[in-house]
Amino acid sequence: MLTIYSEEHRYQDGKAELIDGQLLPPFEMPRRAEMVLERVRAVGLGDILAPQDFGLAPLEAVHDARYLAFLAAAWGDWVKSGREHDALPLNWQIRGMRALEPESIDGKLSYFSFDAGTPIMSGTWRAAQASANVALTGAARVKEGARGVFSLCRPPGHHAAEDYYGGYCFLNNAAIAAQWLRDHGAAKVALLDIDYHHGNGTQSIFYDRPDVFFASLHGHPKQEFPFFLGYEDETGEGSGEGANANFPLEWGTGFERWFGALQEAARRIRTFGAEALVISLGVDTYKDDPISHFTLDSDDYLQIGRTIAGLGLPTLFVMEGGYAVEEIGVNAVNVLTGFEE
Ligand code: Q9C
Ligand code: ZN
Repeated sequence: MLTIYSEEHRYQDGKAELIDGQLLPPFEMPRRAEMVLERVRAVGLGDILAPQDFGLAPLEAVHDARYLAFLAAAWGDWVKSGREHDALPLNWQIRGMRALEPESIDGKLSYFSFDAGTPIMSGTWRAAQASANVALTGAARVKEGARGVFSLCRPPGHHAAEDYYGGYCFLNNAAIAAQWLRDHGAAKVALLDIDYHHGNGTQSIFYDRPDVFFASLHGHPKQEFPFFLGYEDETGEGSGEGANANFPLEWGTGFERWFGALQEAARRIRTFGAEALVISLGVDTYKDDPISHFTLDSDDYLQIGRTIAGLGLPTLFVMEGGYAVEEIGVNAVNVLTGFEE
């Protein structure tokens, strides 16, 4: 299987995230992608290719123009306001407050985000664009007939919506790739999100769309980030009604229960009848993940890959989360080798 990878992910290298009431070194770190790349090489998965630059148009097909302008200017505006350290938002508009874009950079950070765990620094925009190009380059190969392609994206994307960032995500790489496939001949595309966290951004982007099916298996929002989306009764709206399927699972979920949900999601994707499949590939479902609460083991990822292959669709794998850095390479690449068996 071909892997798409850009070293420019290293420009996203925050000093701290706010998590569980503490400022800690970010779990989402450059070494994650390096460990996955190292494993791709170790097992001889296939060629490793740098991305092409697709420009802004495929990003604008998914994200709000004002949001993209904010991301492009955020670090410069932050520095102009006298700071040199990472930018983090501190407060948010809530019920009863005005939903207007503020003039100040601090206000804009809040307006365009939903958490304080996602630092912006000098290289954030560059790294985020490179990550989207990694996804798009993979999508182009899938369009050209590849059975499976691995886009080794970093930073991840599935928490980013039309006009907000958060959960370590800025541009929704999987959504951008899915939309590009729609715009280049695929009448229907399915997105399957197996990251531990709900893909709130991806769901939001396609919620009213009948042409893109979204299924997500994730920690139940009654217990888990992002808390405000990911329930089972979110089934799509308008002409998108029925094209969204959530499988919230409680803390402590092991492979057997998780795999039952995967099989149900696969059945729904078959019924939908897609021409291409995009997988949001997070491996934070792993038993030793430091911020997650499922108990999957490394061998389980092989069976996940086999099951995805069973759908028989041209498939783009887009890297998302996974914070057990020592095992992230084995776990992610096991999905890909399982797919290729
Ligand atoms: N107590 C991805 O996996 N913070 N993002 C969780 C846990 C945010 C994860 C707090 C986790 C975001 C792409
Ligand atoms: Zn995750």
